[in-house]
Amino acid sequence: MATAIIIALLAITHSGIAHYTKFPEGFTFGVATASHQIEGAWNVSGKSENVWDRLTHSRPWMIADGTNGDIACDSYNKYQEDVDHLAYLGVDFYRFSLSWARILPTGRVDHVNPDGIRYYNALLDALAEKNIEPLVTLFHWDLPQSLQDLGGWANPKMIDYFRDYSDVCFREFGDRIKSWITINEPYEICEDAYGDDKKAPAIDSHGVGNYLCSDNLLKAHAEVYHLYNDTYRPQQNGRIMISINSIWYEPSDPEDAEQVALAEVANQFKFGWFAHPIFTEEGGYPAVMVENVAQQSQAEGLPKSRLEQFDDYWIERIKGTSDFLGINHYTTHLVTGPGVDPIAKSPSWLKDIGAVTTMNVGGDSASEWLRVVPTGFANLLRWCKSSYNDAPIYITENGFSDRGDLDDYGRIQYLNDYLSALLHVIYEDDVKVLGYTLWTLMDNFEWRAGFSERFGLYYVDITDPERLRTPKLSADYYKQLIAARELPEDDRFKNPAHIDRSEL
Ligand code: PNW
Repeated sequence: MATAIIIALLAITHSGIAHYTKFPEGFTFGVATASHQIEGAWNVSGKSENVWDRLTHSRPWMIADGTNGDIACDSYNKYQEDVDHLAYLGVDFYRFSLSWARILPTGRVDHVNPDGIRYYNALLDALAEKNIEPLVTLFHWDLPQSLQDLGGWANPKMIDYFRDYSDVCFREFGDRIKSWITINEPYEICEDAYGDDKKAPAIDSHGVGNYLCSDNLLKAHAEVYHLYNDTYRPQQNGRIMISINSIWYEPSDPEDAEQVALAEVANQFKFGWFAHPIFTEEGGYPAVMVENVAQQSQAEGLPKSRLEQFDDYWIERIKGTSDFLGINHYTTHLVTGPGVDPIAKSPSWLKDIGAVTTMNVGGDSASEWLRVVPTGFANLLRWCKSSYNDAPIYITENGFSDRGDLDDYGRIQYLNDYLSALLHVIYEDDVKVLGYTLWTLMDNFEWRAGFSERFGLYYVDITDPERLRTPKLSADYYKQLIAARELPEDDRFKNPAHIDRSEL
């Protein structure tokens, strides 16, 4: 470590803070996408309807620009071109997800769609050809509608359905896929899709459906981990993890002890909700979450808590079921004080926290929720190290949205700031971060924001039937960074308009 530190310590900024630019030996870089956001081909070659097809077709007004995933980036047809762009960037790995409804059109294993299997085999072969390792998410939000019709993640049968689907994927693709992610961002699924209407299927069962979802989802994740671990790992020798997202919460006044305590509560409710059962020795939901929801439920006159605790069998069964801690991180919000957040529904997860939050910190992006706060990223990583027993970490998503600028200095500055923060905690705090995944390869269907918020390294022209992909300046920034394993110090990436690099 000592030599690494000397090599890494390339500059001291005038603030006197060490500025690291070089990534450690063995650190890996990738980019991410997700099936529904890029593939298109929503109803061809045997694929069935998923919850996002249903939402966008039946309630198009819920999508900011009225777009949908029917064609998206047309990656079902243009995957070879995607792989060529990945090779241009020089990434070590490509994170993508499998479409459940393309592989199992009924959602269950009564029929495996040969065209679905063929598509992913072709993509895997194209990646192998370019020496790009696949990192594959089994579930990135596109649940077959047939399973939603049975209640989706609110139905305990999902534990079996998810295990059976994963079994097919391990069997068909596990000879080539050595890195798996079970579920992408359980919070967004349970809170935004079942506890609210921000994501499909938009059930909006606030304070109830969200907790039914987490109960089933954590059990389903654990069963898939055990299936892989017991049955497939011995021959396939891969690794499997879950990706948990954080909005990181900080006190708006760091000197205010009450706010500091409440920010911790908010982080336990957000990140701890899914990380605590898996990554702590104690297991189960965070104590403060159990307490708060029980208290609120009592005040509402309910005979028992809306959040059911796991029994001993499940506490043990869920604990330790992830080889790495996968973190998706974009931004930091503030906690301003105790009380009921003005935007909280009743009952709800947000009301259960008992804190008022606000999002107005840092520089702007095209997404209302995303402000540029690199110090928050560093603080989150330090907190994960101490809360989760120094678990080895992969950053499975991080990125920035704009409206589609080709000279995307905002994205370059964001990446440079966040990666500097990452290097800082790797060297100064010894946080074990092994790899970094940038969201995303190309502009794609950004869920309810449609194509109005663009996170890509490549611009995608959605008015062009060919879905032409054009590299933005950030594509060259990332390419140069990966080639050198070092933050680029190149005038091309300095915004001639206003960036003072010494401040980064
Ligand atoms: C992630 N937040 O969603 C998803 O995994 C991607 O599919 C998505 O395109 C990407 O981030 C950009 O939004 C998130 O409010 C949505 O903190 C919202 C938040 C985080 C992640």
